[in-house]
Amino acid sequence: MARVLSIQSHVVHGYVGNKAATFPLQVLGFEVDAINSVQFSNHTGYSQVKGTKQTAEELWDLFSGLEHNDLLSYTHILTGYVGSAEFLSTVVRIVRKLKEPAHQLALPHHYNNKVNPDIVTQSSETMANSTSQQLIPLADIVTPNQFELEMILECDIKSEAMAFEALQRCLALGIKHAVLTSFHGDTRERITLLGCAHPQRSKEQAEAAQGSTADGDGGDGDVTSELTRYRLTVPRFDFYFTGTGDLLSALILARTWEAPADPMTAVAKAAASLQGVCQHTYEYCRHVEAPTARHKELRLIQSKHQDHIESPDLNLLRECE
Ligand code: PXL
Repeated sequence: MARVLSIQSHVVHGYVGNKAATFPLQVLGFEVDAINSVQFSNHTGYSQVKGTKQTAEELWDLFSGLEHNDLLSYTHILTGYVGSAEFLSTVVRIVRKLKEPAHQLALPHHYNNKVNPDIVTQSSETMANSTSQQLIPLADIVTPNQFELEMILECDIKSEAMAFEALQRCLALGIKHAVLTSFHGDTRERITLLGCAHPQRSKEQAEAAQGSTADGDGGDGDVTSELTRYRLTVPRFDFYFTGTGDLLSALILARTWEAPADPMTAVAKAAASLQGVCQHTYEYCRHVEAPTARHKELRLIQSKHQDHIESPDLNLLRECE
């Protein structure tokens, strides 16, 4: 079973960070061990925020407890908002440790490159610079928005061609799959998602390779070196959502695990789930006269009843085409 260590914010009320990531991952059958980088009353879009940030020492202390009890059997690490440079350095230390061979699990054959666990990181805006230097090269999947990608690579992205170039630069850092989750371009009607991935084996290819190599090392001799590039568009709501990046990165993690060789389908399913949740939230707010931050919280739990998480409707991506 897939088991995710998710290091993100906790909010008592609402859905950002771990509160946005944990529920959908669990619904999709993942075990989630959540470490809360902050514990706030609510997200920072409200008029007041109360709470505390976890220190780097507290984070390391929790991690040592897990290590002591031999609980480090993670297939994935998911990271998001990180509030300080010291905390980030400790996240990096944890990721490095979990990538050591001693902690690597016997994963199903289809799981590529034997690098374990997979690291999915969504860089946070304030930490983008040092994130890029420390955490990004350790990541397997990155899911920045346009602003974050520009910060990470210190570049301006003015066209799709430039965006693809930026994503390719991420791959050159060792990332397997880079997703630009919102390229705005020159229309306000839709959001474009662009992705670039190194070729990955399908479950069938990996199993065949496993059978045919003596050490079953899953070398990539039968995988072409061509990069996959893809583009998806999503109708844009004239509305400001919070927590969508955290929800999307969790869904991309889950769907990639299911279909490692098909990054575009994984992201399409994730984006369709997100679109369903956003649509549901938008509809809810339309019936409120003056929606506040509270009304605008993602209708995540309610979306479960409409099957948006388990059975995303890919037509939601195409409505505007
Ligand atoms: O990634 C969104 C997020 C995460 N954590 C906290 C936040 C927000 C967005 O407002 O306030 C604490």
